[in-house]
Amino acid sequence: MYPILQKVDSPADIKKLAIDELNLLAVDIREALFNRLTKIGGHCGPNFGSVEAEIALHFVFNSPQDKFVFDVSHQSYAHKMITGRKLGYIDDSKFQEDSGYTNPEESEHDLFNVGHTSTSISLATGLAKARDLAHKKENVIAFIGDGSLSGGEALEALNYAGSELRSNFIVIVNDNEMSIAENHGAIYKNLEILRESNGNAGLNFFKALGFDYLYEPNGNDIQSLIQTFQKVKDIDHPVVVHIHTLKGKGYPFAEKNKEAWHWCAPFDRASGKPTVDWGDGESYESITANYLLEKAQKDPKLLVITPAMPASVGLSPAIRQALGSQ
Ligand SMILES: Cc1ncc(C[n+]2csc(CCOP(=O)(O)OP(=O)(O)O)c2C)c(N)n1
Repeated sequence: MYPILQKVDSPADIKKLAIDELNLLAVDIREALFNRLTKIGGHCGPNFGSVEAEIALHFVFNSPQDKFVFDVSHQSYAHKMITGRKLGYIDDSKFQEDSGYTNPEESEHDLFNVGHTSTSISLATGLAKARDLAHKKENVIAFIGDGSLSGGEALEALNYAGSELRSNFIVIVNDNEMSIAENHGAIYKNLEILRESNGNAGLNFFKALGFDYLYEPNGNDIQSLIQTFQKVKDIDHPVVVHIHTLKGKGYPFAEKNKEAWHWCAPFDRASGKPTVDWGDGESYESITANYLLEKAQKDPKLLVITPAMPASVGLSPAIRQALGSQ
């Protein structure tokens, strides 16, 4: 099992691999994701979709000298496997040793304990500023999903970094066209225009904020990603690298129903069904959703607001439709 991953104890080990071996490493990492996720659950779609990007990042850049900041860090499993923590995925007795988020206590390759969205660019601006004051030269890389890009803290940081930093600063926008649920707002219209124009549209949110900009349509192809990341390595100004990826890549159920598979309970790989018996009765989610729906139907002035994670309070797409504009 995991023939290539078994040989990887640190990023240095993947720098020696040829492209076909890197592609096989992606296969091993997905198998390791299945091993952990089917047994103890966790973030599914975000990790299946970012395997190639994290391999290519570690191939091109030199962590921990170069600094990666993962937004939310719910998509950092491949990074963790490459940075000496594969046993948390392939050895069932070691699952509890890995937190599932970046954690500086676990590794020198993890810089922050996070879990909130939209923090990575902001945190990375601090690292870049500190680097510049210390007259150092390493690459600072924020890795952020499209969904997290519309959080206020991300916007603050984009506002600052693109025009105030005059040094190396790399924002990888991992665009899989989904937040936990669907995206909303103007930024997503621009991301769509950029995808459809292969990055060439004149209307470019990132350029308007002072960033240089590159588009990589093949965000699940290691070779393409390596070539693109090499273009921005050691760059001397802020750049956004917009990569287009497929959330859930490699697991058909997760590719198809992206919202349901953002996070998963333990499941059976063949059927996609949860293996935990929740019982047939009510859950906190169903009680909350039904309560809100009933209230909303009686009171047209009642509005429901979620922090972009509607399903966790039972607001499935069907319930959202029933709530309509409320
Ligand atoms: C402040 C805050 N609001 C909401 C959430 C819930 N949340 C977790 S990840 C996420 C967005 C996921 O979308 P994206 O950033 O595109 O990453 P993906 O999972 O698609 O890779 C949200 C809204 C959170 N963790 N923190």
